[in-house]
Amino acid sequence: MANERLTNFSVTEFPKNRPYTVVVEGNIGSGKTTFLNYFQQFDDVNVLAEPVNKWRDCNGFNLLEKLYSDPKKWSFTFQSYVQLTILQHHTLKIKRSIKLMERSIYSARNCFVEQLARTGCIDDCSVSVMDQWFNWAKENCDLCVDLIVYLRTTPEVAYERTLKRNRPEEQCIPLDYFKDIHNLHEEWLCHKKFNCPAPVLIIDADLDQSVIHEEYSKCKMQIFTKQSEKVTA
Ligand code: 8LK
Repeated sequence: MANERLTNFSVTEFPKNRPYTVVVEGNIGSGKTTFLNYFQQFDDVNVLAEPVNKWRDCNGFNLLEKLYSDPKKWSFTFQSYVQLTILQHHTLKIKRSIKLMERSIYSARNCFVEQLARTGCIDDCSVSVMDQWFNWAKENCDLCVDLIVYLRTTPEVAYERTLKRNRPEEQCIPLDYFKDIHNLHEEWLCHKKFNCPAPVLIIDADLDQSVIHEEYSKCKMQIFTKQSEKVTA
């Protein structure tokens, strides 16, 4: 399937002066990497995976490891750096017509920072500082998103997959954290309790790896059909 172009399938009107931007959202272990890998094959898609390696090596500091070993101490530092590196993805100029990003400044705030605030790992004062940056960025940068693809899993499936993935920093995350992050995705993307910047396409990501490619292939057509015809759940 090399050289295949997604725009060939498309009846979407693409924006003129910026790429058509899709962000993929979901819990840890929801299959975002598999989703991104599937779309790597298209010549007109620029895939921007989450910059986890930067988070694991910020001038030699492993912020991800620090976050999980002492969330009260490191959440603000970690989330500040996440916000910066995700903003770099939002504003990155690319030549291809479609930008596919893993997560966004919106999930950073509505899911991860919100969870830390609700559980007292980050204080209101720190959240206010992050919000000031967030609002400034929204007003001064192009953070447009055309579509959110939500890989919806049950927390238990996401938890099991994360244990199997075996990223050392994540092995101590309790199931309750997956439940919190799941509930916040639901509040944001299904119940629209927070600002939702684009239509949402929901995919059942509990499905086994063996059938998930077929699901993505179907989704490929849906992603690039006109907004008015889009099926949103
Ligand atoms: O996604 C890689 C790891 O980073 C995973 O353990 C969850 C964590 N993470 C986080 O705590 N806060 C985040 C993101 C990821 C992504 C955003 C936008 N905010």
